[in-house]
Amino acid sequence: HPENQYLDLLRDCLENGEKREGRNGVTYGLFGRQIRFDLSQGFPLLTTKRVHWKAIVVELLWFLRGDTNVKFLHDHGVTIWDEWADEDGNLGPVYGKQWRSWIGIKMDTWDAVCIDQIANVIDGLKRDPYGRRHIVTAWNPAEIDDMALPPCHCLFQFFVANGKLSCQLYQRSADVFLGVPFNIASYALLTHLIAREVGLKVGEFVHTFGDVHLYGNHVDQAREQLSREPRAFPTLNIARCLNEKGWWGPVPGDLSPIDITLDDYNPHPSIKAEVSA
Ligand code: UFP
Repeated sequence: HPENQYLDLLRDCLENGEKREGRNGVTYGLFGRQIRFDLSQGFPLLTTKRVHWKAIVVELLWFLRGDTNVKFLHDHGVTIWDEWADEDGNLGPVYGKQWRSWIGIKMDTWDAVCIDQIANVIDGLKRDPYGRRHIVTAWNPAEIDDMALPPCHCLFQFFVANGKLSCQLYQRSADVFLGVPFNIASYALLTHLIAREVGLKVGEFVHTFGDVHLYGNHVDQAREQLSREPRAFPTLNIARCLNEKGWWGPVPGDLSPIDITLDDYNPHPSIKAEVSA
């Protein structure tokens, strides 16, 4: 079962991770790992514990809107970013800002430019599918200090072969128990959305990790999860054509979380754990 790759990574952190006292507590950490999912073989939302699917959908649409204020998340009942927001709900220039409106300065003229990396990558995939430059990066060194949280999922690249779109993510820092199940599903969904937009089938999601770690207070939960057998992955449904309102343009359309659903998700029960902010 493809979920065993995740479980093996969880076990690897538990058994071989180096114990270190870091910024926000003890972790058992490893450096440089990779897992991959064939997206045509089911949607990789973990089944060995229930993962909060709705928050994944809402957060991804929020990134894609170019939004960096928690209001949209709240309107859809999602609170995962709250502890980092200021009193007005702002998070600084986090993912949405960098994906949709990266600000730079041209060296020759000193003109400011605003770059929509998502629109560019879609345009690039349509014009030159076999291009090797289909990259979006959230790691903007000039703005890291102004962000509520430096990007964990920093950079991703698309690749086309046999009419299928694949995506590889580089994640610099990964909370293997709480963050990674979320991050896998989010990028799998992103790959489906972009594939649909550019008229391709889905290929693989390749997940590459820098520092991947298990928090000291997630050890019992990890053991519990490792005792469970994976079940069949669910299937993804996207209810309607995404580009009917030109939502990749400067003004996002109204794709709603209710347009994106899963069939046959029958996971083991959720496992509670403390977030280390
Ligand atoms: N983290 C994830 N995935 C995310 C996210 C955060 O695993 O999408 F936003 C975890 C990784 C790390 C912590 O444990 O949050 C961020 O801390 P740091 O910036 O010190 O790496």
